[in-house]
Amino acid sequence: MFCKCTENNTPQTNNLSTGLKQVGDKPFVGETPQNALNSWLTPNPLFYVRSHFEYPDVSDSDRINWSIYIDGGDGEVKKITMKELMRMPKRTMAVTMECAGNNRSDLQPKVSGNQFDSGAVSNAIWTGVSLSHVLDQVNISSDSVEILFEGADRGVPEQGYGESSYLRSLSLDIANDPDTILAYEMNGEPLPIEHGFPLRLVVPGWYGMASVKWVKSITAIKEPFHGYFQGKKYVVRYENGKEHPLTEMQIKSFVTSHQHGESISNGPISLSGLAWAGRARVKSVEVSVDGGKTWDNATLNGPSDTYSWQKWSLEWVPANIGHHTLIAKAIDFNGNKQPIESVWNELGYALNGLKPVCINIV
Ligand SMILES: Nc1nc2c(c(=O)[nH]1)N[C@H]1C(S)=C(S)[C@@H](COP(=O)(O)O)O[C@H]1N2
Ligand SMILES: [Mo]
Repeated sequence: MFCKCTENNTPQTNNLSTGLKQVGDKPFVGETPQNALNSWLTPNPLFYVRSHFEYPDVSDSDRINWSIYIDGGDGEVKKITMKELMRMPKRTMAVTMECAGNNRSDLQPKVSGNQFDSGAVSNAIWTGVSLSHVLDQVNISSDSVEILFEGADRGVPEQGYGESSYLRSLSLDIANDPDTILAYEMNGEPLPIEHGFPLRLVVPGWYGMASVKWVKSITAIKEPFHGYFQGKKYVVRYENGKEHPLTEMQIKSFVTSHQHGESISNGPISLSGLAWAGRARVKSVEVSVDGGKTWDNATLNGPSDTYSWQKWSLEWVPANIGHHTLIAKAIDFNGNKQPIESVWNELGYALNGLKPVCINIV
């Protein structure tokens, strides 16, 4: 891959009330600003927000008063309160969450949907209870095939559709994985409303759509679920007619230490960035400072938690002044390599192609 520098330095405008870079309005959608992507942990106010409907009606007292309803498929519905959930064994994990539409604005030809740059991805430490532990409290009917989750938010997802809530299902395997949690804390604080207060699902390693916010009911179902947010959206549809539903985040890395169009004085330069690979571990990150002609191995600085992105770094002494194109490329332990180009698909999902950053050494 050979990349030429292009002069494109549109300054970012952050939404003053949130600190996020606003991408959508009503409901609010915002991405993490570039400068905040330089840190391993994303502070709650800078964690990207993606909601399809306005926030549901919740109040502070729901931290204790909220209840979820679990229907195991045998006709009996069990109510579990937040108080009870918080008394169950706690599970705390660092999990990176990426919206499936991250980097959609790079796609050519353009597709509709939120035009995210690189900031629809963030990393937080989540605390909650294993979903499997909660499911163990009820009798799950033996002919169940999936577990369905319903958020308390409602609306019309698209013109021509009726009003519905946000619904997504998980296979029994993923639902019973002890790392799939119902989270009530984010970075040591109660979940902020925009991130699903008082209770949300966190499905580590998967694109964000699986992590249902404002969870109010959980149902064991006997047929696979194909609702709007599972059958119509969050399906990758390629030009050749092939399609598959989104699951794990694809391997990805990018440069966060420098911004496109930046000028830097000549001298030793510390390059750094982030890399992640769904439920796999990142094996190496290669970095090019010449638009892809030559590559060097970056140092992986970690932390290498199973489900969080890792920081990488590389010291570089430019041989000459002028334009240089920086590119990062990740490889994971399952042999997956970040592709040079994202593969175009109808709804603009899972875009993990290389992301060149052009800087000027002066
Ligand atoms: N109830 C509900 N859950 C939801 C959504 C939603 O609109 N409603 N959006 C999903 C999508 S597409 C993403 S990317 C993540 C975003 O989580 P965040 O806003 O906490 O970053 O939540 C998911 N869970
Ligand atoms: Mo998303």
